[in-house]
Parts: sequence; C-alpha cells; structure tokens
Amino acid sequence: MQATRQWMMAMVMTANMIAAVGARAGDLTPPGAPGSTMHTLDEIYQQLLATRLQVADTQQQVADLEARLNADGKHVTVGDMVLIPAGSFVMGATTNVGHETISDAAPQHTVMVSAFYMDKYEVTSNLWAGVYTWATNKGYAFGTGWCGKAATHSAHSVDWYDAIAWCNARSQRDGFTPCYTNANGTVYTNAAGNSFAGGCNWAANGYRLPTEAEWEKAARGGVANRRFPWDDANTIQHARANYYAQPSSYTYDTSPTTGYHPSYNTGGTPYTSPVGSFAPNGYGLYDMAGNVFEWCWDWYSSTYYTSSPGTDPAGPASPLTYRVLRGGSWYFAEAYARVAIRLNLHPGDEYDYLGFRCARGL
Ligand SMILES: [Ca+2]
Repeated sequence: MQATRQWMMAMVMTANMIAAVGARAGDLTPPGAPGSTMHTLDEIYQQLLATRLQVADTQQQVADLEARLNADGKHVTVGDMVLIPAGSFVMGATTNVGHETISDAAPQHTVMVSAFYMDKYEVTSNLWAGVYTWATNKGYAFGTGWCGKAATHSAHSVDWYDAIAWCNARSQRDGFTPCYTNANGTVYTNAAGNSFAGGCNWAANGYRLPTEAEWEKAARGGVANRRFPWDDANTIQHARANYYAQPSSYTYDTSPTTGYHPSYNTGGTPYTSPVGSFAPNGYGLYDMAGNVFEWCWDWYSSTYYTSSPGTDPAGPASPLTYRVLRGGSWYFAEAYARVAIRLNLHPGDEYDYLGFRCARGL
C-alpha cells in the first residue's frame, strides 16, 4: 500500500511539474527556458524516471500476488488476459479418443510450460485498430494491415510480420517491454517489408504471440486427453464453436446444423462471430476452437515433436519456411478445431480465416 501511495504522489508531483513548465501531457518539451519557479527538464526527467521505476515495482507486486492467488486455486485474470499457471501437460495427438491420427502431432510428449498470461479473446478488430493507430503515429509500419467484419469480431487477414510488430506496439502503448527485436537489438517496428531477422526476448514482459506449446496448453484448459478445448465431451457442435460442420463425415461432429454456422453466415464472408460468443474453456479462454485460426511464434516442422525440448519449447531454431497456426476457423471443418491439430502458412500469408491472440510473460 505504501508503494502505491508513493506512486500516486509521484504521479501528482509529475503532473504538477509538467503543468509548471507549460507543457502538455505527452509533450515533455516545455516552451521556453525554465523560470525561477520552474523545474528543469533534467528534474522532470529524473522524476519521471523515478515514477517509471515505481510503476515497474508495482507491476511486479501485482504479478507476485497473482501468482500467489493462482497457487491458492483462484482464477486470476488481468484485464482481458488470464494467468495460465506453470506446469506440465501432455502435448500432441490424443490417442485415447480414437482415430486421432495426426502424423505431425506425434508422439504425445510431456512439456513443462512456465506461467504466462493469455488473451481471453482473439484480438478484435477494435483492439487492433486502436493499437494500429497508436503505432502508426509512433513510426510503426505495417504491410497490408487487417480486416474485421465488425468492431467486436476478430481481426483477420493479418500476416505474421504485422502481428508481431503490432504486439510490440501494444506493449509500448501499455508500458511493457517489447519482445521482438531486430538483429541489431532495436525494437521491431517495420513490418511493411515482410521480413524479420531478429528474435524474441522471452524475458521481456510485453505482448507476443504464444509458442505452439503455450497455445496448446492454454487450449486444453487444464484437462488431459481431450479432443477439443472443453472437458465434458470429445464431440463438437455449433452450440460450442464457429466452424464448418460436417456431421456426416466425422463421428465426433454431432452438430444438428451443417455447413457454416447458421448464426453467422450472413452479410458476406468472412462468417466470423463476435469474440466470446461461446462458452470459455477451463482457463476462461474463448474461441480456442474455431472463429479464426491463430498465429503462433514457432517455425513449423512436421517432425518437431520427436526432438523438442521438455521445457518451454519454442519451435525449431533455424529459419524454416512456414509458421504455425492453431485452432480452426469459421471456414474450416471440425477436424481443424481439435486442440492438437497443427497447420502452417508462410508468415507473409493473410486470409480471412486467420487472426491471433497475444500471450505475455510474467
Ligand atoms: Ca480461434
């Protein structure tokens, strides 16, 4: 509490200092030289620096408390993110539910994943647009951008490069450390050229794409040996997700309605749904099956599971051709909504069935 009070006092002092030199919030260059009752730029800088450190301290305290609450079995959410607790899970095609032959999702293997935050929802068109505007005003550059059927629907037609630059912008806008850096260590802000030769700073606390292992752990919702993100059945219906139903082709599709989801196949494609239109999974995450596919960080290798590390795997290290996407979509059949299924596309590809959601380290 004392740290919070100090932080609030610092904020008031800082606001007073800015007012004293006639500068506006967000504009720390005062008009003219400081007078006898004014603070110098250096003084303002020092105070802001102290405030920033106090904010970081408060964020750490919040993270510590969240971890303790989670250890006590509480369901912790931070804004629109959920804390996925540290722990092991069995990754890969679930063999005990029958005909689950997914050659590139074998063998099943146990993976330890450190705690992380995950967006409850796919990034919406509204969230994308807000960060996008902020980012382009700060010098970020994107490729062809994005589309969204409505403000609360998923952003789609986002390529992988734009997605990671957008993650950096969201981090900077919200006061976190960006994760994606260029080869020279600078923040990755230029996705217009569809190239990325840098890496991910996993220790940074900013927004980023989940790894494939993080995504699958999150999708399984804390429940083992299930085909879909829910824990009470190994079947799927339109009541649970937005996908292309073919109950005559798949025994595990018991939907009474076939084809596109009847509630959303209007107004032209894409037939996305407002995020969160269906029940969440055990971690409180929505649309982990269907609506739009979601980009992951990892390069795609069909044989990765035969050699992936047991702790926090992040995909093949060497540059390959395709990046992983997960979770099915309004346009794809039920088989692609399974938690273990792995798809891949070129990172420059963009489709109206493909979006993403963010993870964030603690
Ligand atoms: Ca999805």
